[in-house]
Amino acid sequence: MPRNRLMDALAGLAAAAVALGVAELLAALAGAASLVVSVSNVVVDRTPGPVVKWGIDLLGTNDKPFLLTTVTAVSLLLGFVLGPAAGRRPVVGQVAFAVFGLAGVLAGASDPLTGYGAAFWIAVPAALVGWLTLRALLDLATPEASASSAVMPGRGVAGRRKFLALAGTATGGAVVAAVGGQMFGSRVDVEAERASVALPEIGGSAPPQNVGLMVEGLPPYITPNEDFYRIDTAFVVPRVDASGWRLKVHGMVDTPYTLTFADLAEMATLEECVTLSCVSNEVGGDLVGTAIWIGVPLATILDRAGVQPGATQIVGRSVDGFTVGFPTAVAVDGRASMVAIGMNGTPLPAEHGFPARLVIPGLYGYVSATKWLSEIELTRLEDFDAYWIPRGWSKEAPIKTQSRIDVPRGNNVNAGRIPIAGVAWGGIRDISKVEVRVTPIEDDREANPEWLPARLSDALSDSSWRQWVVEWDARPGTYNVEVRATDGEGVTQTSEEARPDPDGATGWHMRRVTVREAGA
Ligand SMILES: Nc1nc2c(c(=O)[nH]1)N[C@H]1C(S)=C(S)[C@@H](COP(=O)(O)O)O[C@H]1N2
Ligand SMILES: [Mo]
Repeated sequence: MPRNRLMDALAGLAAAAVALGVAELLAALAGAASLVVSVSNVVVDRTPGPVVKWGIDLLGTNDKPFLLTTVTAVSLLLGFVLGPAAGRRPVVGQVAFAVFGLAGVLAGASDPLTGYGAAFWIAVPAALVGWLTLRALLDLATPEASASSAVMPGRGVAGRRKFLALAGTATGGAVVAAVGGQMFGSRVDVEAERASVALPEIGGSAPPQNVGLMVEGLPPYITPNEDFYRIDTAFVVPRVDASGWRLKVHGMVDTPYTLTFADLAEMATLEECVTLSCVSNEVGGDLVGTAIWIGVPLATILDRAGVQPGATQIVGRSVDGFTVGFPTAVAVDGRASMVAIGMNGTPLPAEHGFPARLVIPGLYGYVSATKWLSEIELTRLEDFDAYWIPRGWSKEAPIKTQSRIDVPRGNNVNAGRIPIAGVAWGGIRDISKVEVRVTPIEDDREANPEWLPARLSDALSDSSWRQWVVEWDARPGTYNVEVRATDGEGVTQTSEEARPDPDGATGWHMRRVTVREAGA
């Protein structure tokens, strides 16, 4: 009798689910990264940069769930497709799960949250249990060979029932294991960890009150933590328990050492307002925010280690393997470079790097702002390229001067006196001037010489943005509204349009605004 291909396919599907479920559970028990996550990381690492960029552009912040779902679906599909082949030739099942195990070990080993040892004890047992499940199910799906075996259990209609029962139980068990793993994996309760650590009081600095302009629709001067943009490569936010966490300072230093969170809290003397911005921010984009950071001056940390001559680069490594690299000079040139432990008066939120991160004023995040910091390593610029450098982004990346129009929020306003307002930032160079140009769309913008000077808010530091506002007498019509900023050194941002890659977008932000007759 020929085998039932559908039953064999279902056997393969259930076995694949079991292998994935067991892997999730074991990974969680080992405190390691999920295997699906590790495989997704490998996929991203092996995918050419432009393809990854295209995927991110297409999917936005859904890129990660999409990839995780795809990896899971492809694994299950492979089980479904290979099931019938394994039914005919058992060696197919053996090879398939051997490959599963091997790929799992390699993917896990390449994940800094897992490592070889844990990867082995996750992937190999998962593959073994998957394979045993496959064998048992294929066995139950084997049709009666002849009348003589009619009395054997597990064949015929009764066999089919048994098959479905086992396949169902196995798949259900796999789901329970995976979900259980997820729940157990979150056992480091970051909110409890955050509540358990204390931030130092930095001498006499009360949180600023009423800083910034009060314009309706303009984001507050200090970005609330929950509104702060988030950019990172982490599929799941690393959950670090503060008491076990260590910061290692090593490389080209006289005395390598490690710090605990308590050490950092004791050494924290710096409180500074810094605007952080992502190199991927488009002109007018919102991947920028301003917070008051509390931390330890990077210079203090380096002093204690004794930086050796020739150590031109500081590398910041994360618990999740992400790296940044920037010139050693920016740690000691007077800007507020720090290992931050506090953000707007609270311990760092998990998404923003709890328990500690780097904050380097004036540099884009991808070269400087390591979250979930685990190591500071001194090296030479030519000896190491951090995460994004081989992926096509510039090695050195100072923040470019930018300005953005936030108000009016929509594209339609009523005639009358209305504010045009926004923010402008210039790395560590402060902002000295912001100007707005309003041109009817039928006119040539470039022929319009009239730039309206904006009123600026104060800035809490040279590396913080300023808010700006212009009162505009809006008459009916449709206009192009442009903004440009001049930094504290007197340099006006260029109108030349450039894409974010490789070192930050340029160009003037422009919005189109239609003014209607009031009451119309
Ligand atoms: N561990 C880790 N740190 C990281 C990143 C990352 O992918 N992993 N991304 C960097 C980038 S590109 C930016 S712009 C900033 C963003 O910090 P935020 O998410 O707190 O706004 O974090 C930086 N630090
Ligand atoms: Mo970024």
